[in-house]
Amino acid sequence: MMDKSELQRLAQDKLKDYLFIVVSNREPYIHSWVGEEIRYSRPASGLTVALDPVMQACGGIWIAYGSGDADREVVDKEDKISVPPEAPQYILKRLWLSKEEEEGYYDGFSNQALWPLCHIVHVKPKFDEKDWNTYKEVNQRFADAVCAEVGEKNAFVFIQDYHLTLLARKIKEHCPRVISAQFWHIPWPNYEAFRICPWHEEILDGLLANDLVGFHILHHCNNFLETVDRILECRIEREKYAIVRKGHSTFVRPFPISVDFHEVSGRASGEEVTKEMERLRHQYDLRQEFISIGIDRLDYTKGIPERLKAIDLFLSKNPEYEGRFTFVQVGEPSRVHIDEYKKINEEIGELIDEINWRHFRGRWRPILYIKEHLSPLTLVALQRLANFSIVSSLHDGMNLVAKEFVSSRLDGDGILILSRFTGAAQELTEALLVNPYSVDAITEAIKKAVEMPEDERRRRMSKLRAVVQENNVYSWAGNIISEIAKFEFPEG
Ligand code: GDG
Repeated sequence: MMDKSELQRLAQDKLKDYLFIVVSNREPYIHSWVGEEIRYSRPASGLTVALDPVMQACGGIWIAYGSGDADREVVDKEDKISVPPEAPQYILKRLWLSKEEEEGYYDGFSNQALWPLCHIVHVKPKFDEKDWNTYKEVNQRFADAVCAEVGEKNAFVFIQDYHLTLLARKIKEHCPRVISAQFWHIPWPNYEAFRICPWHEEILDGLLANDLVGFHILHHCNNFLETVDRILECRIEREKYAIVRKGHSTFVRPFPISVDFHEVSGRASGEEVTKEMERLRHQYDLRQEFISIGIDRLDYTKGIPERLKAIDLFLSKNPEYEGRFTFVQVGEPSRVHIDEYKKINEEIGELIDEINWRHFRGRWRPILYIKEHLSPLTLVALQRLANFSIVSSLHDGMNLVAKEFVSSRLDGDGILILSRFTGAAQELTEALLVNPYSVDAITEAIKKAVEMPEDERRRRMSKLRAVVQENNVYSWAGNIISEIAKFEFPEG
């Protein structure tokens, strides 16, 4: 187990003479106009939630796209701002994208081609040459921003995710003294699935410019090695989990991402959260015997319709729970310009109306839908209120919501129903693991959850908490930093 101060010591020790740069599409703090006032918020993104505490511990520069409508108002002339705004620990450098760039690179190639390509949920990827060209240009713009910071320095660059597959190659063309690692936050599919991308070779070539490529689980590492082996001419050193190509080695490793267990536990304790729980009970009339919760970015990979159908079936099969059970679905709309996302939003809204209509009694509705961005305090208060949480992703790299639920349950109670097709299912084996494609299986798990005796609930939760406490986000970052610190900078 590692904590923030240990990570800080490790980072200071390993990175002391080097510049540390993180690059991602999404920024950790977004400034927006609220009336005449500028306020900031943290986005609902697993990646930024995990990396912000790491950057607070390590310091350095985080380069990301400035997406807030007031972002330009608060930066200096180098487009930088110190964050967290209330207690600065590192620098956020914002990069600006035009509407056309955002459409082609973000909505287009990243989220309509790569996202469905890597998540096996049977949504067809859309490959558009124009989007691909914009994606390449934007990767170049990120590379220029990184190189401007690096100059002649020795730098570790830690690249995030599928939006920036060409970045390492482009950086190294100009700054060969950089050591780079890339973390892939989503699943890596098998060769058969990946090869349908018309630009599969360029993408692999870009990723292999990194010295280290990380995935959440070993299965994704193996898929990646096999994909590379079958597409590119190279040597795979299986025992070392390394790919050697044109004299350069790229190491491939699993690093299961996690949450800041102590921060979430801390947020979930104390008077403020008790008041917030009371406020929520009052505002939404959440006084039923059983409360269940689902928290997601509204995405078709998260299996939201499947869990709603399971709630419907559970109530139809077990009518004695009508009036005694409420499921709260928190959903922050995401990627709203993309048709598939519009469709899933409509489907979820219609299903909830239909299910509520079928089962309602007086004031009581089985499903409460909160379709908005909630504060971190409200999220933990809801998690504390719940008897059980349902995470039913059809495919998910890790899923931090599952780990946040566990971290928030300092009362030692609560049940997690978790899809087997999440990275988290590999560690959280004391959850009730389900196949989310089977509505019957989720329904059975709900029945088991409402009937589970307290001693079993506590036994399972205590094991789950021990796992998340041990493998927290600082251990994740510490393992990656220890790994990159083993690389030697090229001479000259
Ligand atoms: C990708 C991968 C991987 C949600 N609603 C609100 C809110 N959230 C927060 C949650 C959680 C985060 O957003 C979502 O993280 P996930 O990990 O569950 O999912 P993705 O965004 O799809 O993340 C995933 C992750 O990257 C990290 O590698 O685990 O597999 O898909 O932290 O709590 N936060 C706030 N208000 C909300 O309404 N403040």
